[in-house]
Amino acid sequence: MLAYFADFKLGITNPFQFLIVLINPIATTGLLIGIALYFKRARFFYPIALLISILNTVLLYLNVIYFREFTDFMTVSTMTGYSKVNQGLSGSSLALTNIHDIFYWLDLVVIILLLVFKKIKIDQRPLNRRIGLAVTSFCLLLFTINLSLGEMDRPQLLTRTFDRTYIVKYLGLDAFTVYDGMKSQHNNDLRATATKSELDDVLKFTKAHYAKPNKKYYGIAKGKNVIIIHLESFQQFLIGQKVNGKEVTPFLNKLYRSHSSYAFKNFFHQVGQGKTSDAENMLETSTYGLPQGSLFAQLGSDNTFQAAPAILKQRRGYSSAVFHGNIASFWNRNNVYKNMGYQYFFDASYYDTSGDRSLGYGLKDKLLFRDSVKYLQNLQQPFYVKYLTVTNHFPFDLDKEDTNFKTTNTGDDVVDNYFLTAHYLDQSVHEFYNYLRKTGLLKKSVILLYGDHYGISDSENKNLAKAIHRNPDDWDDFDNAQLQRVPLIINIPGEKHGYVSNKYAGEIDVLPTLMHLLGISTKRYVQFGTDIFSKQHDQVVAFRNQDWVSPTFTSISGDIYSNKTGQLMKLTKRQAAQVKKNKDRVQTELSLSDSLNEKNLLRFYHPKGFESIDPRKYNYADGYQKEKRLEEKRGKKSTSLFSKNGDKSTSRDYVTDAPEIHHKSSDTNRIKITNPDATNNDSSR
Ligand code: GP9
Ligand code: MN
Repeated sequence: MLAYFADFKLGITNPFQFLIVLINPIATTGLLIGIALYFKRARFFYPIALLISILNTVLLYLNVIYFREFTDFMTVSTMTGYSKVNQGLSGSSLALTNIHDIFYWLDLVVIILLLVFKKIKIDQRPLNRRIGLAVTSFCLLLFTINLSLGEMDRPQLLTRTFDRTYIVKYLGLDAFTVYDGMKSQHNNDLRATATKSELDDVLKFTKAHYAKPNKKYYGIAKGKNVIIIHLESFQQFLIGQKVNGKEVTPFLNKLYRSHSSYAFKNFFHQVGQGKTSDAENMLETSTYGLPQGSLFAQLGSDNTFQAAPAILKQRRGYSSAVFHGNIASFWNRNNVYKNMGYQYFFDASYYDTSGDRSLGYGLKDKLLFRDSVKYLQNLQQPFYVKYLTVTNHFPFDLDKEDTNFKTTNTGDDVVDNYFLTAHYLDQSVHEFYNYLRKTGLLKKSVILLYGDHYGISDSENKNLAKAIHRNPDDWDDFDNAQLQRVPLIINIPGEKHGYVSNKYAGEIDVLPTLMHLLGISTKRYVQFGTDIFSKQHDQVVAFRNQDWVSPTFTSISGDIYSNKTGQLMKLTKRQAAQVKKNKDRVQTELSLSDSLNEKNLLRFYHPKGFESIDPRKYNYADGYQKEKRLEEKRGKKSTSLFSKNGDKSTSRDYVTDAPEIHHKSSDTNRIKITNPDATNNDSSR
């Protein structure tokens, strides 16, 4: 309890979580110390029980120290020195101790003293074997209850593994260590047996699957800044959608139809349980997420990535940054981004997120865009930056004063609120665009906007149907699949011949498409997607569960629907052959991507000129100071907006109607802010 409340930042947000935290050490501690009960004789029982207790305290205390330095828990890979990231404690661990640490050890000292002075008398009677069994079974039962309570508050706690903090919060430190140990053992086994020849299978596929760029589009955005805007939970049906006679997303609608945009109306998300993190992974590496869990969380700390930020830096000198109003450890981003070669990560710790400035997943979008100006304008150009928005996230909460949009009245709060937060997101992007225009950044950039995955889940689609003027009574699996469309808009200000394309594509295709627009060839990299503009682009879009869509068919659990009629099909021989071909391709592609990632095969692959990334060289503390130092060092050669603007800030150019900017900053916070790279032990440093 001392560690939970005095040292770890668990982000307990409701009384239910508080209750779980109070009970979660009981089951695992009972299981562990209960082991001693299997030793009948007193001379074994007492020392073994004591030893287990000491070891458990050591584990706890090491984690306390580690947390003070890294704001994270020790994984088994860190303990065994396997992980390249967050390796060991820097500086003196002594400096990380604290006066209240005495209490971690006090119980043991007291018990040992009581034993030495015979205040605790050794009971020599042999133990009944059944006591051990009884305690073990009771604790297992307790653990099951504990796990169920955890799952109630955070569904798919173990399978999705959002964040290490969550597992500690719900199951305790011991359970976390065992769980993490099992997972890393599994990963290590897979990697140890991996051979270079398995990489050859992957290469054979990606080489044959490669689609060569279309000359018409190759390099049309050469040298421009890249601004990726991640539209959280944003589905395609919102584009053009009206509610009570008003467009929900008027700005994005305009952008979608603009002659300076290439937009895609048959673009699908392809995420699995890793949701946002899967989308990020696909967009930046053109490899798939995992069949279960999140690649970021499970493999991201140690895998070799050949990702967009690194490639763009090495081939065209791009600097890179992520702006995100949530805590850095969510989806293990603080570790993954280093392996991807991101130079800066401006997470929640860089913003004032206090009071009503944030909601459950962090800083509200209008404030994220506005408060990032400070960091954006000091970044060297050309840059590759990503804005991860959060306000349009389930359960789509929004404070009253943030909206006056009149939404639907379906009786389903999720659906009704979704339009509100989507509208808010639209306004946020609009405000940001105004800033980009005013400062001249717009002309110098390509802006890529995409929806990461659905916001309304299949179970809610019938309620949604009413709102989008569809009949809920004949809603079926086919309709669910069609709703997995998300927008992709590639806006290249200055372009005059943009259009809305009906090509079928998915998130996996974004990286090769973008790189070709920037005039960077992709042939040498392992990428599973293909350039959407290419004449050889593969229009069969794989979903993570092996379902797929193509321009003609939709395959759901092996059933084939016609896209034209929405009905199940009786296939002709020719159609059956085509379907089989698509199905085989989808399966091969997914399994090769899994083999690549699970076995970390990219460590064997050295594309021409690619310098491997050493995550130890990256640190996301003091990002702003680092930018300023670089500006100074480059002097007249500095290409940041700030330098180009005669060393004047552009923040005045940002206009927002967000009411929160007039609110006083407060001590309360709806999220817990930590920056794992910043040392946060004030008493020691
Ligand atoms: C949190 C955000 C949400 O930081 O990216 O992730 P999601 O729940 O959509 O996967
Ligand atoms: Mn998401």
